[in-house]
Amino acid sequence: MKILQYTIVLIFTMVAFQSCKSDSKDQAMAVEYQCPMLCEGDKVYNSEGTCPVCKMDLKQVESTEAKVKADNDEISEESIFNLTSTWRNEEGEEFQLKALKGKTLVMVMIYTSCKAACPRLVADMRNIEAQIPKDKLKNIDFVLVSIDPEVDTPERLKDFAIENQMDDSHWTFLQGTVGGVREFANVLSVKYKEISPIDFSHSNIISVFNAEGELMHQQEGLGVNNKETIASILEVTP
Ligand SMILES: [Cu+2]
Repeated sequence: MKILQYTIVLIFTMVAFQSCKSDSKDQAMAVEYQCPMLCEGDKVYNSEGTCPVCKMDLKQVESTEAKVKADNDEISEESIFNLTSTWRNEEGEEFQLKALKGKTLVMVMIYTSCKAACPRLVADMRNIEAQIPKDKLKNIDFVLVSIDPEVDTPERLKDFAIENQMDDSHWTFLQGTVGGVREFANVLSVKYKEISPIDFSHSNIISVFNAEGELMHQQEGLGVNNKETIASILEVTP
């Protein structure tokens, strides 16, 4: 009887081990083949062969699935690209923060109806932007995140961008959800509190992130010396 029990356990273990092994094999096998001259554009084949157009041997490419997995793996634990909240920019386009991957990010949290600190924070952002060599601007995104997502709709953010001549492609304005904004503020150590239906008290912090979404530098205050902020931007921007 003991021997029978032992045999059953052994068989179960082997089956479990086998299926586990074939799973990982399937993942490793996720390769596709494509014409090296891209005769048929992005078309891929599941097996080796030759291109029906130019007759060259198809070359092995990583499957899209494997690429997506690799992209996700590249996000470090400290990166803001791990946040899964949904945002809309001033054009009304919806995306997650990881869509901003690949550029240096200079970020600040403001709200457009602020009469006190925010206009000065916006001026500080423009002052930083003005000191960046023009050829670097294409690799930098200056992002203004609203702390008042109920009022600051994409339309309103767009109007604000135009009024302040901040409608070049390197300026981005974001509307989040109430929870998403709160979560993002926590990551930046920005504190804010609604003090009346149209007013917030808030920290004045400008943050620099590298292209991987990792925090590199923060400056706190209004009209402060921004030399270190600019040095940090230039250091991480190709
Ligand atoms: Cu303000």
